[in-house]
Amino acid sequence: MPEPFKSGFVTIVGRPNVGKSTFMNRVIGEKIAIMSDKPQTTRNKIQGVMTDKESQIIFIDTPGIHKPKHKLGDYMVNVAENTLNEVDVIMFMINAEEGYGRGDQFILDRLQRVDQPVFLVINKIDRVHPDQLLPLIDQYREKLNFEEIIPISALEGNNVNELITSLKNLLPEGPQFYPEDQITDHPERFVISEFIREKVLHLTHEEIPHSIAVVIENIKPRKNSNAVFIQAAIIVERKSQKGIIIGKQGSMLKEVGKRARQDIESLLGSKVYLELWVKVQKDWRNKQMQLSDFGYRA
Ligand code: GDP
Ligand code: MG
Ligand code: K
Repeated sequence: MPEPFKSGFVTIVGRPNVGKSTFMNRVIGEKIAIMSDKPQTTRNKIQGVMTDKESQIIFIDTPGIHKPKHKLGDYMVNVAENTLNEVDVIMFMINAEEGYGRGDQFILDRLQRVDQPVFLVINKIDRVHPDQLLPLIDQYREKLNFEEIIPISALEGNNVNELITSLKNLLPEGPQFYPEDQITDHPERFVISEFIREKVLHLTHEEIPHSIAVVIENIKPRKNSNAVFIQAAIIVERKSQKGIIIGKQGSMLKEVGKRARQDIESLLGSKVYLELWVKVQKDWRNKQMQLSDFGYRA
């Protein structure tokens, strides 16, 4: 019998510059989310998805916990705490070179209140003498009951595989939530598709059934600007429906796009370029295989 597939959520918290992004880049590869350095929106964000034969780890960001110097709204603090309570494992990353600091205490105070297992990940061990690690470990051990303490170098890769193995050990049995080639996602994805669907239904009245689907095919920041470029397909079952949605000389689709774009812009807080097209796909609802492509996931 093969081992059951495991999947789950891991969040990496830690002060700025401890190496969180470097770690993500190493485990996810070069294809890592360009989204990850975009200014935070208020909600949790998937930073990357790591999939192999036996597991899938979804790394999510916890806005509100990384920036202790900011004046954080209650809302952001709540978001951070809710996220911490929902993930399977929390990685608390520190910099071996710097040791304990006030920014850490801000995070530790929050970690104290969660039941989830917390790993202390001591990064940048390539920069310190091994003798420096033990006192550091002792110091942190007094502050929280860590599930594991793992020294790594995210830059050079030391111990990173061991860390991943330990994370996997704590993941529950679960489905592969994301397609293998999907390394990043936007939690807003679903909301965006619903905005578009809503405009179609609204503007076409009864002519178009609720069974249409909207697939967000691409979300990416535009180079050298704060704008976001989104490509989405509206999936219908019949050619006649396609005609209605496109409208005379594209007028209907244009109006759908204009209205949806306004909603998406206020959701994301940035300028949006929205490209829409209509695809006919018969019986898509019955094709289980395609479900994940449409964003309906377990
Ligand atoms: P973040 O703010 O936590 O996302 O930190 P970054 O990943 O952006 O890293 C901050 C700086 O630390 C960058 O210059 C990285 O190259 C460097 N860095 C990250 N991990 C390591 C490491 O393991 N060893 C060394 N020497 N430098 C690292
Ligand atoms: Mg970073
Ligand atoms: K999603």
